[in-house]
Amino acid sequence: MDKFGVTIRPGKEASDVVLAEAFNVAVPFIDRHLAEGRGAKIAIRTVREEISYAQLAVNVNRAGNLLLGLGLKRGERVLMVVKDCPAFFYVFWGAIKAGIVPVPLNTLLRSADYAYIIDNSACAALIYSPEYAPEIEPALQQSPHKPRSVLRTEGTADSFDAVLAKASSDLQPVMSTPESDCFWLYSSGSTGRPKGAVHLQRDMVFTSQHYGVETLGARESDVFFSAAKLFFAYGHGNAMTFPLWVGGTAILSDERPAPPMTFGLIEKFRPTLYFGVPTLYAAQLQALETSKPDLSSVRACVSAGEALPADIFRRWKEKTGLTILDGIGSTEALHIFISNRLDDVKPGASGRMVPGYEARILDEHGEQAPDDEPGKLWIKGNSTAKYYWNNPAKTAETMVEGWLNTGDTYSRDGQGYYTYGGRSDDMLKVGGIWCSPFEIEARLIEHASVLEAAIVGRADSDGLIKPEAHIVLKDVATIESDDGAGLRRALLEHCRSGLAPYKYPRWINFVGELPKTATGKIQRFRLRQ
Ligand code: 3UK
Repeated sequence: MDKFGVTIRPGKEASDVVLAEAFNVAVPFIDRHLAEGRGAKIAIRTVREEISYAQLAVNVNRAGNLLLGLGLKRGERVLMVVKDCPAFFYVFWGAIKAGIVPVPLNTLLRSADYAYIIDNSACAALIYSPEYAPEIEPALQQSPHKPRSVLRTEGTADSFDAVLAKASSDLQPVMSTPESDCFWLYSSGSTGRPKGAVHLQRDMVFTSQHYGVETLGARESDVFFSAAKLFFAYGHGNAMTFPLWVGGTAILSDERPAPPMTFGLIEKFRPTLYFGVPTLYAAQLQALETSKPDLSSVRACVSAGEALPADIFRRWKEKTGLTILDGIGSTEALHIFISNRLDDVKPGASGRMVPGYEARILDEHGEQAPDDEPGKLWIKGNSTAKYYWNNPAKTAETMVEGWLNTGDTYSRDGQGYYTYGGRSDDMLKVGGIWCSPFEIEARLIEHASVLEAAIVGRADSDGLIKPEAHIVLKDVATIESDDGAGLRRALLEHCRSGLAPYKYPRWINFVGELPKTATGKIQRFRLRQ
């Protein structure tokens, strides 16, 4: 595909992806399909509409022109708090084609998080789905930085969808280079605030080719359905970049992923590839006890976000006949870099290296750990973020000479299978989404009855990690009358109202004191079961 700026040379293990010096990644992902005769093919399907590749290309151009018309300049950021819908594609690719940097954000955040990110990114524009107004509007008030343009995707006379049709459908790509900044994704850290991982023009090509095509075997006839939303790097690849790379079809839904919704959409749209997270597979298994959806269109299921317990793998296979391919990816790596394959699965392990990536497992002296010994996992490949926006300290810790510190403990066996052994920090993955213990603790101690709080991960009956709280009360008399039942309810309500919906403790224990180091630091490891 030389004239789109991409040459793929077959290689022994990984193919070689060579990109033109003058490059805009919207050309191979969007415009190429028209030149290759795919204009009439459906690119996106939702319960409401079908968008062909030709319509997609036109709307991407219009969106790019709309952003330019708002006065956005090359390299400026447009924050996107957009639900899964075709407009997500238009804004994301329109921005890139016009040389503007799109920054999709988690739509489950609260106003304080958005206020921080608006300020941190110094965005020139913010576009949001009206559903998120209750969190976005206060965030815009709170943030010291005010974006020049704020618009809704739909629902008003001057919203994005209303003005889109008026924008020109001609847009020449603004050329940069494969190593130029392209888009950002915010990633949460255990301490401190979210960090903007800056991804380059080349990154989506690399993940789509090496993981999508060469590992998963994605092809033009595939129909992709991801329960993980587009704002996660995982969903972003599954339901947008991979289908657009192979000329396939993406299914989008703005509903919350839950068993009836996912089974319903699988039956309706008959996807060939299905992407979930372990918590959802566990809930789906539960639902399969009482229903028998037709999953016959699916040829492979993928899981990522947190480790897939071997037991869920086995029960899913037993119930559906389908293989779940577990793979580990990260926001900083953009997508999956170690993965199982349909013809090569080790249940309970993350699998083997995806072609194009290298890994090192380092012991406490910084030396390569021997086989079967755990150590810190570092990876290298041409999809990793170049830096964190405005955060040289975190960048220096995480990105070293092209190597990325994953923050995970892993071991590798003699056959090259990698097995997850926990995080190197206190971060938790809950339903595949980052959850900082410090953030939940900070919320808990805002409550009038709480003196101190510590959050740790505890495995539920499916072997999946959920937050557990250990709380020291200001006055134990608060719980004397009902053994704490009333206070537990109040604390849950307190967390739910101030934190993203998945960040609440599933168990609350009232304790006399918390284990601490001599310097007063909470020893969370002592509270883990
Ligand atoms: C953990 C896993 C064990 C691990 C992601 C696929 O999850 C993604 O990105 P995040 O930035 O989190 C990254 C961290 O999550 N993790 C992810 N997958 C697995 N641990 N087994 C797994 N299969 O701690 C990792 O460092 O939210 C997943 C594709 C793109 C992604 N961004």
